[in-house]
Amino acid sequence: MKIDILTLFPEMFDCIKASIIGRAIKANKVEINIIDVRQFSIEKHKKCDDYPYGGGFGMVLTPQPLYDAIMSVKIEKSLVVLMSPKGDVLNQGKVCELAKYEHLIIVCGHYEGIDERIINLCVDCEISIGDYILTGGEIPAMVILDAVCRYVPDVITDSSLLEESFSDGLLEYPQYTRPQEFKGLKVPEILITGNHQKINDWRLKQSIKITKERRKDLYKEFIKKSKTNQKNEKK
Ligand code: 21W
Repeated sequence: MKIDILTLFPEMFDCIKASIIGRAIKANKVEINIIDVRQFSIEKHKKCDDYPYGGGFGMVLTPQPLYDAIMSVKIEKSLVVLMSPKGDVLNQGKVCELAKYEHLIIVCGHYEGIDERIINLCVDCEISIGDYILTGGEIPAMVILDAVCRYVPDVITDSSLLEESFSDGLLEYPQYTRPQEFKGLKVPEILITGNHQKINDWRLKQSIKITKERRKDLYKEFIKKSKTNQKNEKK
């Protein structure tokens, strides 16, 4: 998989060589290119932003450098993703979908956004990472990078991905490691028995309980899904 990231702040991406993504890059599983949009500006001072037509606060990224930067990497099978506060909010389903593409072009806006004509001309989808305001799309792009790279074959073990799809849509159960007792708190007895059937039942119950307490939205989805699964099993 190839991911091109278009930004006015390429230095912000210096940290991605670490961790899981670093492993993916080293193993040649993903190719990540950070592309400096400023280099594409045909303006003599390489200017890439300007005042908004109609007035208002802040600056808007001009279309020319962004357009030329996108076109310099775009091929037929590319998906052009704009990081944008008004995009669809990212979730695991979306991550999984993005991971299927051979080539992602991720466009990071900055300041008060980008000229709308870039969205009309080149952008296939807009993604937000949640309802809070950041200074630009760079950190959201790193979030996508990290989440998508986990789906690249061999980056993490298949069993971790499998486990996720198992507990699909539920929050995680509590985990323990050694020692068996810490500051007077014991590891739940059931985890020490070695009875994997019972351990799995316990973990699922814990997941359901915590999801019901903390995320009513996910809990309702889960109940709905279990009901349709039951119906399909009967058929
Ligand atoms: C913040 C850009 C606010 C634009 C009228 C029209 C990308 C982001 C961003 C930013 C505005 C994401 C305006 C969650 C985020 C991002 C910078 C609003 C004012 N007035 N996900 N437009 N949060 N943020 N512009 O902030 O680019 S994904």
